[in-house]
Amino acid sequence: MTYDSCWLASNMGLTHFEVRGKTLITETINEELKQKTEQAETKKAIFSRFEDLSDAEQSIFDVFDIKDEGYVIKETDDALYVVGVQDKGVLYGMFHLLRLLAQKLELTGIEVVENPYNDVRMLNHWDNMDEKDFMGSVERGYAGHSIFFENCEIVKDKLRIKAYARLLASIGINSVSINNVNVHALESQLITKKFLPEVSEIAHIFRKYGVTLFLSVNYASPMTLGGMETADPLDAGVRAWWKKQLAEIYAFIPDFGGVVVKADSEGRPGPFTYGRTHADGANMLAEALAPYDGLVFWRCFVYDCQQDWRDRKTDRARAAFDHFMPLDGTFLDNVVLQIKNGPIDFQVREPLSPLLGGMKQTNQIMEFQVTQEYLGHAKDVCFLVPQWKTYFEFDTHAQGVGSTIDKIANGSLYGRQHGGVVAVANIGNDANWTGHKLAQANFFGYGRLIWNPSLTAEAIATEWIQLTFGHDDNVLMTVKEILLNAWPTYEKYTAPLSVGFMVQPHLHYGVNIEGYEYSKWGTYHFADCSGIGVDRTKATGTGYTHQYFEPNAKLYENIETCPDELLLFFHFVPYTHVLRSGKTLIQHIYDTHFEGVSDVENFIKQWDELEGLIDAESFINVQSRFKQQLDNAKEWRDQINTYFYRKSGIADEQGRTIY
Ligand code: GCV
Repeated sequence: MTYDSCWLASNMGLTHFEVRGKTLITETINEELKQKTEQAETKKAIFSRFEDLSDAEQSIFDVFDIKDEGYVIKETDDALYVVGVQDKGVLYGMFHLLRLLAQKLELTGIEVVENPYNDVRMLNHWDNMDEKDFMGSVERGYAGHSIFFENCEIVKDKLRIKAYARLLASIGINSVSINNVNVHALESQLITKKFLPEVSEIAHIFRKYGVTLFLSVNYASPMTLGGMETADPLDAGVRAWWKKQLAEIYAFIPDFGGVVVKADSEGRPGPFTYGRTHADGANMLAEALAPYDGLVFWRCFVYDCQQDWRDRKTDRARAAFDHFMPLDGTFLDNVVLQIKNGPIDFQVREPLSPLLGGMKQTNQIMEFQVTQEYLGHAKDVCFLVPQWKTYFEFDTHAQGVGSTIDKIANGSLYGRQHGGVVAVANIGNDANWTGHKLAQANFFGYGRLIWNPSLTAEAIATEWIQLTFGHDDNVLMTVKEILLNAWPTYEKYTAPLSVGFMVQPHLHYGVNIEGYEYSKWGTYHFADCSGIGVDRTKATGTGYTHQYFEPNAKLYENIETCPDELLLFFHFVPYTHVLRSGKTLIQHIYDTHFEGVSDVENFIKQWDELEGLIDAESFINVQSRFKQQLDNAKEWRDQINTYFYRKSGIADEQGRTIY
């Protein structure tokens, strides 16, 4: 099967190059560069670790502050240098240089110094071995089947995995877990001899591109794989079992990164069964991993998924904080808590999880979702970099003004040893990797943004568009406008003002206003004839607002100061409440839903004008998806407007048709 080489497609050529060093990654750099021989560069390019430079060369480069994975690209009188401390840095520098060449940017006199902002730059795959038609399904995947698994096995032809490793390195991703956090029976055996020889082949492919392999493990493995009667983390036999099992993994994969664990979450087993804490569970694995410097990524997505919708005191938003805050300071140093960006579940708009920064003595990484589970699957366009930027920029005030989430995620605010960002991947075996061609921009943008959160969404979009579609100004302007307006548009026609959900149960695409309203999942909007929203205040609601530091707690507590875009997350609000825009809540709902549809109609017009300016396959791919998006947006508009007209009894000021 052929597949898109994405932003690495352009063959921009460097014929005079020299790669110094002997490791696997330097071989990889050599291979990469050899493939790029179309246009001769007049100047020689040297790719080298600092330690392999001559004394004279070193004196040029020792003024730069290059960290382990960082690099310098610099033109001297004699050559264009790409220099890193480690091979990995040189590799990243090479991809940076190739990007510059493909974007036709000026190299004369260039001096670029780059260090990644986050140490952990990871993707989690939610790939299964044994589901559905046995092709390797992907939970919440919308771009075909798994690239790792098929027919209940690991794929035999691993070329696609190599191409994937290359894509990862080109955007600076350094860690990947390949199987679903919901670990089913077959995938749980990935940590055994049955699969380890092949898992180690994948690790080897990744290694050449500087990517470390992780696996998701089933907390109950000592029972399901080891035949034990318990998985109690304080049981000596269980602890010994994990030590033995981890030793086996490291015998096959000496640089295995560690494990990702979803425990006591949505029916997965965990330490609660034995009356133990999540620190007990995580520390047990950490102890077994410590001799190899392995890490435990322990997810904090722990909440009551058997809730009674009539119980207004139990609040899913509070759950992660309530479970984990009391454990701060009790986790071992190689445990990293993996915390979703918001307190609920990757909605179009949510406040930041108060656990991020709440815990001061515990390593944490922030979890994003690149796959668009609640954000239009691979059908509706939704460029997520602008959303992620709002997360990074949020000021928690944990240590006073300027305690932004980016500093909490990367560990710098509290001087934590491990930190970074992880996200659920959006790729599959579709020829273009992401199903919707424009969703490639999310994959690319994720890597670029977590490498450097100060990059603007516009700059990232520009890079992706030029690397993908070339240099036509109309294409650049149009695609950029679509991408940058995509998230606001999606927000307009779906659930209003951060109330969330209202989606088809389980599927999570398409409107169903009461789809989750009377269910066990804890995601309610409480709309009735007087208003809508969840009272999460301390005064009269669930008290969630006070999981934040001041002044955010006060800001969210008060309906007058709570930001409008988060209003329904924090308050139950009458339809006649006047927003900062001067509109009533009900009028805002009507207007945004009409606007959302007309935005999509505009996208379609804009896109149609690009016919002939971009490759036909991509053109048709996006055009056909826009048609589905328009149907989806209209359905949302009609159902939402009708529902709230009937609930509120208040007519649209503009007299548009609402039934
Ligand atoms: C992997 C949501 C998704 C699930 C996912 C879960 C998680 O509930 O709908 O598919 O499971 O999040 O993050 O663990």
